[in-house]
Amino acid sequence: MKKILTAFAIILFTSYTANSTSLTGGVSEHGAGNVVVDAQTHAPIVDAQISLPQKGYRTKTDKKGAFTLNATINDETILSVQKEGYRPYSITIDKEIASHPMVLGIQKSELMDVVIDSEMLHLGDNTFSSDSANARDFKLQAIGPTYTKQFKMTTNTLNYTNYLVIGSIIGVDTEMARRMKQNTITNSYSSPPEVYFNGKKIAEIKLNGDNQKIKLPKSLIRPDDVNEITIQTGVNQFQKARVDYDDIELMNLSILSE
Ligand SMILES: [Ca+2]
Repeated sequence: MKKILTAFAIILFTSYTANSTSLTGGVSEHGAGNVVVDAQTHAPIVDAQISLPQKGYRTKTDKKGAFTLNATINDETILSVQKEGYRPYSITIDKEIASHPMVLGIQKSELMDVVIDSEMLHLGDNTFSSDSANARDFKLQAIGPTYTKQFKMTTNTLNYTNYLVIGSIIGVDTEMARRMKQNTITNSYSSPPEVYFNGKKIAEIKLNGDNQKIKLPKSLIRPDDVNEITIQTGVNQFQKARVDYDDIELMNLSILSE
């Protein structure tokens, strides 16, 4: 998983790189030439909060929507963009991606959007191999193997298809992640993290990546009532002496209705 950009980011990335002069006023002037734009209008976004939570790095976009990353980026790490009136955005970047100008398109939030969590969450037990996917960048203390959050859904959501969107997730050490070379662990793998909606398992997360959309079955939605999402991390299938939870980090959980 060397280049996990959202489809949209890839389009912007390729089509804007050549034009980034007009957007940023010159790549050299802004160092890295990174810019945040409105995904629809392509207008630069001023004062957007940019952060690399795993590195404790924060900055803001300037009047031209431009920003630089004054942080050492080697392994994959999550870059987060937050701006009032827009959906929380995150993208997994690495040294290679960060070495080119990034044009990040963020989307206006809709009335029905539900942001469940925009913080970075670490699930697991703080015990992990340095070969684990992205382990070297793990910084936060684990909140345990399970994350649960309650939120409201309106009756109106029944007229739409609803998704749980996981903005970014790293550290998943499943057999598939190993096969896809997302980690360098040779002697073990973990069961996939499981996602529960109102008590029913609705998905397994087998890979790391951005913007993973998990459909919420209509029959499970409690309209005009409290709904609950639970994410439980996987367990190392080769550690029999004790339970070794897969240490993962995820960011930007939201409900999308479309
Ligand atoms: Ca662990």
